[in-house]
Amino acid sequence: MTPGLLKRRQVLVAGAAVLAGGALARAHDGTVHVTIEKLAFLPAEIEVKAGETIAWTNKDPFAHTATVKGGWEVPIPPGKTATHVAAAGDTVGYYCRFHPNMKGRIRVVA
Ligand SMILES: [Cu+2]
Repeated sequence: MTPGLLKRRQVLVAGAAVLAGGALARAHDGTVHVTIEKLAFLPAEIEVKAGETIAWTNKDPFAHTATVKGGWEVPIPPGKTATHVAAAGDTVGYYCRFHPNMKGRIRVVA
């Protein structure tokens, strides 16, 4: 195997590790990150532990919210990040007040 091929293989393995981490949507710093882009929460479904922070980063040029019907609401201005600390009872579906087709789900795990 030539050095060039070896290097390419290492890059592919590193990329796969990043993808696996993203699919789990878990962070090591107590914060789970959700990106909002083109009218979608990415990832749409996340798992958090109670007490961890959920951080939404809005990459769209207009405002969004993370709204739980009958519960809390986090306004997320364009270009900004807004947070919510997950409580034990926060296994919920949420949506955007301005774009009700935008839907996300939070699962609080032990
Ligand atoms: Cu929205």
